[in-house]
Amino acid sequence: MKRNLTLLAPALFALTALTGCSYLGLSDSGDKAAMTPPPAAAPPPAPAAPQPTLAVAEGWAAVTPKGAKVAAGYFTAANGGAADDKLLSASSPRAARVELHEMSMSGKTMKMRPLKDGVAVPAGGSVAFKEGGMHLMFMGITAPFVAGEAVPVKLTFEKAGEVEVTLTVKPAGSGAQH
Ligand SMILES: [Cu+2]
Repeated sequence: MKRNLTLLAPALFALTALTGCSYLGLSDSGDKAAMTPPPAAAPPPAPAAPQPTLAVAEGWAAVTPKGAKVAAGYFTAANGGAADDKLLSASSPRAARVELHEMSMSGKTMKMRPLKDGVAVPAGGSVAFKEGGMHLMFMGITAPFVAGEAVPVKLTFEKAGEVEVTLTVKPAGSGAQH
């Protein structure tokens, strides 16, 4: 029996050592955990996806008669954003300047007046620039507007900023054709 106990002693020691080891191992693994790079931080919230704000469609401009110095352009602007916006101005490399105009009847006469305060485009709404109503007035055009060509226009909105559009030149009266 005595021998057996003697033999057991180293085994007990070994057990203790093992326990110590596993204790160390535990603390070691704790250290490892501390050294492990933290899980990749959640990516910062992506910058709010650009809200679909202003969509300009159905852009066209009317063919100009020979020698004309002015031309008219039309489009619809839809505001898909949550805030009201306003079309402030327009410009084009094809004209000295582009004004926002509105056609209206004054007695029996059609008159045009510049919309100097811009044109409101309410949130969720749209405005139509069309023949007989609001239109872009190209003043001092550089060359006649010929059917089929594309006229670049830059619309500047209060909130949406600059929106580039291309107007296709069509015969006057094309706005009514659908
Ligand atoms: Cu006009």
